[in-house]
Amino acid sequence: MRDIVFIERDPYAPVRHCYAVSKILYQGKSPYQEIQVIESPEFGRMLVLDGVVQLDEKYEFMYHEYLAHVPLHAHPNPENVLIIGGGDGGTLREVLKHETVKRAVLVEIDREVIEVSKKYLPTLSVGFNDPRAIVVNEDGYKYVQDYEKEFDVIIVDSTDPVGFAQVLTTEDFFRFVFRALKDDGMFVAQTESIHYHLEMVRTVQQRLRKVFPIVDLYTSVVPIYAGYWWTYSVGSKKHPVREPVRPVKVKTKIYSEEMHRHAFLPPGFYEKLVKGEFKL
Ligand code: AG3
Repeated sequence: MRDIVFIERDPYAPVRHCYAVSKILYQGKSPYQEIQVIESPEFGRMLVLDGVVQLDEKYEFMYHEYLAHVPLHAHPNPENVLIIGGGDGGTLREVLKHETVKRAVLVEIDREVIEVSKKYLPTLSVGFNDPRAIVVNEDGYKYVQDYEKEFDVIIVDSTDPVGFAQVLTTEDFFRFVFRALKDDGMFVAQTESIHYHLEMVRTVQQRLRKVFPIVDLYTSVVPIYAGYWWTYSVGSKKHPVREPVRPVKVKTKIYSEEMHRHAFLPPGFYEKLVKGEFKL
């Protein structure tokens, strides 16, 4: 049998990941992007948008558990959660594990990503059937501008900041998010890797510091994202985020109270990183 090989086209990485593929399950083009679902013997099914791997079934927990559970456990009572992007449903699935959550709104610009995930990625898209989930097909940048003191937690689960996702890292967007959050709300966004995207991490952190009184950064290792040492940037109006403030009752593979604390960089190194004193 001839090997099929998929070579990732990651615009920001200085390396190219190359995957053996056993099957191409879906290939299509939406008004926003090219969508593919491929199957790899090692990683399981993978969602690829515009040539960039967004998730694999084997390691997606290393991303989704960190993105959702760190802010949700740092918040005393997250009831109303907004997810921007995340059309595959992985983040939604984790958010809905919290009994405190009464409503999770997922604003995904590309409805075809949701449809493809419902069909080909059932372990990720489970949350779409939950009555607490509300799906809105809109531009998250615009959606958030209509709200004031509405959400407890806002999560950005976007593609890389190229094209239509770029506005989600602007200071303007962070100001809209700040306004849409309740007085003790918090915000988290996936912000790429320390290894290959350090300047971007720094820029986002500096912009967040102009808007939020509490800003922080935590990381997890995501083997399929080039750069691997993946970052999550937090802006919080009132609560610090380094400690979980509620007992961990959700069922997870890796997230726990001790992993929550461990995810944050030591304060000294974190400051060096944001100030540009750590160079690569
Ligand atoms: N969202 C973040 C994907 C970033 C991937 N970037 C990359 N491989 N260069 C993923 C969506 C999963 N819910």
